[in-house]
Amino acid sequence: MSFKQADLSYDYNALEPYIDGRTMEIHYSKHHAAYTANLNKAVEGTSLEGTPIEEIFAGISAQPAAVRNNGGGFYNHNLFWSMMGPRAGGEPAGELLEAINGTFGSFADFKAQFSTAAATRFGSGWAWLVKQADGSLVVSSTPNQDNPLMDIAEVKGTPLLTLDVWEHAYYLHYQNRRPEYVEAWWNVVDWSAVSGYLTMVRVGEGVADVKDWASSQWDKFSDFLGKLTD
Ligand code: MN3
Repeated sequence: MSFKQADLSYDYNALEPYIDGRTMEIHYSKHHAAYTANLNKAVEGTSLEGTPIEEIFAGISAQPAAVRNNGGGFYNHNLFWSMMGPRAGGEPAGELLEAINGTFGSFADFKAQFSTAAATRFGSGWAWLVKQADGSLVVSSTPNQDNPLMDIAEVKGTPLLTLDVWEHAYYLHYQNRRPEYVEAWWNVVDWSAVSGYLTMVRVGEGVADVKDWASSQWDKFSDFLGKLTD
């Protein structure tokens, strides 16, 4: 059993003009492919082989840097691809919008806070919307390929939304203008996917009240998680 890159559900150029096709192609077929291959190499023949990635993250402080960096690179990108799409953007709805409004005051306030986290993360890293263990939402960012599932993360919890702010994610089109990339990226956020993910997290928590749950979303995310290994 080895870790696998999730299939992209859209073409490399499908996110244009916001994210260019050449960047997507290199990002997916070179960067993400390398993290995945190097993760498989790092766990091969160790007790981590066959261990779910979330479980590895929960004890990542005891693992070598190769597992931490490539494990994060493998997982974070799978999540990132799954939360973007063509004909996307706009605003979330339903339970997700209520949760965002309840925490941040409004969608605009949330967006501003997330964009700031993405723009001000020094060097390479990721911005996150995280559901913490007590149920609250919070915006955070992590360095390198770390993520909120890792025991070393400053802000721990389940990621609901993520943005890659490594230069390789935007440099060809935006060069040093990271804030422009962040602003453009909101146009490709697939809020139905993020909503589906929130509901899946609630199902995982044993929350029975999921009447707004769309079965297509469940299929999409169980499919996504199921495809992380083969
Ligand atoms: Mn990347």
